Amino acid sequence: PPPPQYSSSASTTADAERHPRVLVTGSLGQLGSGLVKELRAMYGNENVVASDIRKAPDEFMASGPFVYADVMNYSMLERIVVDWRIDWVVHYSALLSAVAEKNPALALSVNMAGFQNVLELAKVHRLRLYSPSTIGAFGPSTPKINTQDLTIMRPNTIYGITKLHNELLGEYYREKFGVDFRSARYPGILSADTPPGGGTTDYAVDIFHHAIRHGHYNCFLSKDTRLPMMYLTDCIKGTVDHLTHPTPLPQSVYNIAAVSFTPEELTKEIQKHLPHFTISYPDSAGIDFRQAIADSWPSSLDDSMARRDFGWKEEYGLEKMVKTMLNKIQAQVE
Ligand code: AKB
Repeated sequence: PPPPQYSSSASTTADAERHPRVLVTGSLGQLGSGLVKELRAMYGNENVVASDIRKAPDEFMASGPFVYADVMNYSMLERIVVDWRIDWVVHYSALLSAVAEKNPALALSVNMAGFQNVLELAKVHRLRLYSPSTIGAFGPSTPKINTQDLTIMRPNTIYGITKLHNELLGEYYREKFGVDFRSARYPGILSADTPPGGGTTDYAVDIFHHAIRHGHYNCFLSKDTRLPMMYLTDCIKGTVDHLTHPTPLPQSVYNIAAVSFTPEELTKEIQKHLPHFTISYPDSAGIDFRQAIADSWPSSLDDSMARRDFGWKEEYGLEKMVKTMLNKIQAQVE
């Protein structure tokens, strides 16, 4: 659809705070559709412009505007910002850890050049920019347990390097140019309706589909690989609370986390509902490349600053998460 002609345009910061027009990039990914739905419910369908480089499914198109946006094309993005009079951008376009490791050149373009474009637009057009970071921004020398916001960060994956670059550049633009840059380091996200897009934590979603459809799962991580995780609903709520927080926050980048578990602990919780479910793990000859990525990440996060500054609090622990995932995926196969 063409950009609408607004009669009540948000001409001041206060108006934008109450009635922002939001652009979401990468909105067909694991998190985008849920976030777009939530924001449309808050601000009106026509005020949330979803975008991606793929065609959207019908139900997505029906609920509000959807445009093609290649984040590597600055003028294309600028046109959308100007035509739609955008106030806030949620930047979700990125290659995740496993896909990035297989195609580092593309990861550099999408994750870094794409982010640089959006950040520069935020500066020029005074946009608020929310762009998530990840537990992948930490590295093997980071303390693994209760990892703090401010700690050693020497990622050794291309994904982590691009995301740490974005954190630092966002902070620089905030300091130097006053850009309202906000970011949270997402853990692995569990979702039933939208598939994850090629990350190292994807096993924690795949396992449910296999448990229900086949009763068995071949896990690509070892049974004792402990990683921070979160249910999608919590992630969207935390993101909205962070994005919409009305006053400037003391820091740009926050850890957020809900639970940490290993594949073995997740299996035991699934087996409470599906006692015949079995799992196998790689033997020493068949170690998957994602094991090294997972081993370089923290096993738990200290997210007390997010709890203090924007009221972050999860609702889903392991039990509730597993029950919800199983119910939803069961309903899909029936
Ligand atoms: C991945 O596994 O790459 C992502 C992440 C933790 O950022 N889910």
